[in-house]
Amino acid sequence: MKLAEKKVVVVGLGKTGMATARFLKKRGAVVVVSDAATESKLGAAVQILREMGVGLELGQHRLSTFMDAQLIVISPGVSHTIAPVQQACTHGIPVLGEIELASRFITQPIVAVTGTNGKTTTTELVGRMLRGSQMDVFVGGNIGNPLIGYVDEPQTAEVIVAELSSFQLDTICTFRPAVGVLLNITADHLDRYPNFEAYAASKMRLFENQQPEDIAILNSSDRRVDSLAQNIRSQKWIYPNAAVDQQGAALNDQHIFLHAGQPVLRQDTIGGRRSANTANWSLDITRIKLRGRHNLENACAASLAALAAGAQLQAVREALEHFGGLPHRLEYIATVEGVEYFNDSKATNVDAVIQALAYFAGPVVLIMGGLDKGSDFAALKNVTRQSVKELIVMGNAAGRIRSALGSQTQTTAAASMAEALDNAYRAAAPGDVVLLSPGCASFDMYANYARRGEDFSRQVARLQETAEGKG
Ligand code: UMA
Repeated sequence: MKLAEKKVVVVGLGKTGMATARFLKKRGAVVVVSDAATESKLGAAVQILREMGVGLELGQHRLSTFMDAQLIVISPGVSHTIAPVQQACTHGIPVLGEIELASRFITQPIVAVTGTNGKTTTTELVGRMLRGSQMDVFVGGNIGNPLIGYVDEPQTAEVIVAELSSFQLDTICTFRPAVGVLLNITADHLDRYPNFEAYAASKMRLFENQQPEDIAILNSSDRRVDSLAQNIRSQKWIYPNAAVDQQGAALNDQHIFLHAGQPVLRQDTIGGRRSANTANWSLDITRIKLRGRHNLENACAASLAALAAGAQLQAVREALEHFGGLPHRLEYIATVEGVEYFNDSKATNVDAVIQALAYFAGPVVLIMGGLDKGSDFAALKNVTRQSVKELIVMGNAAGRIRSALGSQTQTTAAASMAEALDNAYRAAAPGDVVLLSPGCASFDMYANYARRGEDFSRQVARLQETAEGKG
């Protein structure tokens, strides 16, 4: 792909736009970054781009800028359906996402992980399993590390592990992962897609360019994944209920069993491709450090993906036994006066809240709310009635959550995280759990889910200090 002298418009100036502009500029393109936000909101990035000689269009997306481009690269946070992008498309101007652009310059095989929930945990696990197998790995994508950044470096990795969102898959074209993992599809981002089917179709694009020698790792216990996977051309490795004659993984109440096929990558330089001998391999699930049933499924998916990329079984086992999970995902924070506090700020959709509640046996004081993504909160009615002792709602979606669930349990509202934690402290008794599992995005009150989780942890620390002061 020739970029020198090409007029390229990069849409969105977040991490992706910044890394893309830098890459394009180095390749000699004439770059303009267009962002709907004003300079004062965009901060230091603007000055860095100016110094690099990148053109800037801030506070608006002007149609003429897009129509003048020879290539448009859009960030995941920008919908490919916005008017100037659509019009440029109609006039034959190529529109790509950063993942598509990066993949055209990446020569190493890509393991790509998508799904509504569990993507980051699974991606991280695959990376650890491959590194533990002494392989040089680049881990990036939606996890927070744009893939285009790798293309900008000396490409030393043997394999790329990429977490991909539906937003990123919306703007692929030729992208073909050697190993594609689809974890689950449940309702999310309905503020961006016209309906659930459109969102699900976007996820399925992961496999559209795969060939028979590639591998698709599929969660067959997810009804939607199972039915949508019929037309996939690549080899299917299924989990968590692969039959003995099927390639994949089986999970029962006690063990994970793996039955991997031949990897797509070379496992050693002399012997060429060789499948790990999984015949007698099993792992007692009590040895897996991650919390929750959903994470056992993620553990199956990650193990298969790593083996498909040539990992060693010992490294798979070690990663499962040592990796306790990422911050903001069912993260234990502290026990205050016999009440356990958990931060699940990354639970930004309804299904993730259901999974979190399923983990706890006893009563839960649940803090929900944030930016409304058009979710159907009524899907939480049963679990709320069964396990939520008190529901505390906050943020932009508070009213809709209360309307959907307020009749199922005691419900209070909070204007801030501090107030939410004060309410929770009053409501919880020793043996209970206080869980932040918002089921919403964070952008109404915070820069991102991590800031929200940090605020939760800070407020827990405050409660702890007050409790210790009393003691
Ligand atoms: N913007 C416009 N016009 C628009 C909409 C937005 O100019 O119509 C501008 C905003 O003003 C802002 C910029 O676009 O300045 C933000 O772009 P971005 O949201 O793509 O930000 P990045 O920092 O590049 O982050 C993106 C992903 N963000 C989203 O998908 C929303 C990050 O995923 C990802 O880590 C990063 O690229 C690197 O690949 C975050 C996310 O929330 C974690 N992902 C969603 C999720 O996990 O549920 C999909």
